[in-house]
Amino acid sequence: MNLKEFCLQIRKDIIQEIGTFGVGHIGGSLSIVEILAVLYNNYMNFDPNDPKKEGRDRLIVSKGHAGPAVYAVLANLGFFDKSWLLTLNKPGTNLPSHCDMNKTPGIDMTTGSLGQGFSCAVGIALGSKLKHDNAKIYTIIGDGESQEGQIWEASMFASHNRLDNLIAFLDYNGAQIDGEIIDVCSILPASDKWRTFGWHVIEVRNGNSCEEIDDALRLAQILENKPCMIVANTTKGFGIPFVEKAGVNNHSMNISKEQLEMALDELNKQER
Ligand SMILES: Cc1ncc(C[n+]2csc(CCOP(=O)(O)OP(=O)(O)O)c2C)c(N)n1
Ligand SMILES: [Mg+2]
Repeated sequence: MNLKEFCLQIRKDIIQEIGTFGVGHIGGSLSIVEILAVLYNNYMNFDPNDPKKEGRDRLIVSKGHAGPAVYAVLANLGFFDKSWLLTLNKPGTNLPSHCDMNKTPGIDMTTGSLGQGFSCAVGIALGSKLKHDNAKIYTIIGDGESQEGQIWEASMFASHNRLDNLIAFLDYNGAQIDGEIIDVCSILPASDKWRTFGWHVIEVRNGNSCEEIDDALRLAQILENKPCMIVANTTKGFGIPFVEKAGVNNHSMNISKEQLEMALDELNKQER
């Protein structure tokens, strides 16, 4: 399966997960599909049969409400059976709506309280440096999430400690729960802020392009002395037309059986 096919499969699984439960964080799950696909397929060192292997690379999805996207990727890579996806958020499930490291094989940190996962990623990167285990620590934050004060405290600590094993993504999809970022609380100029806080910054014009994400990650591997922030301009709801069209209203959506079928039809057409 090439990356494009992989992303289509992930989108089908995300809509199946959320459509089966009936409601969920669809917009911010769909915006990070290409980031996850390129990370897991081209860069990360992991073993689905030994999810807690010493020295593995980590991914901390600090915007923990994107659990459905991460679960789809982990299932397709063999961390657990794909049938689990249809249990999303149901009582007794191993796949709660927000990521939980104590429930799901392959989840490296429990997240969902925005801002906290990023701090954990910084701490894990420091720990990895102290252990000299050569792991890379990846993390993804939301643009709304980056309004949290905790993000900036952790970002200072990361650059102060020269954590060049830490590679972060800002999922710059322009929207948060209550509307557009520029209306609620602008984070502009985002890249300049991260540079001023002592980070390398790589800007990705289209964060829903696997090629552009791959170019950014290739460069990030060789940058030294500072942590790296990849500012990825993504589209919230990308790849499923009715979700994308809902714009700022696609943060969490009810998905009917008809919408689920319609989305699967669309995605099957894109495959051909
Ligand atoms: C500390 C905290 N405050 C509020 C929330 C509720 N919440 C969940 S998602 C979200 C919006 C996040 O926006 P963004 O980071 O841009 O996420 P994305 O667009 O990627 O879905 C909010 C306010 C939370 N999970 N944690
Ligand atoms: Mg956002």
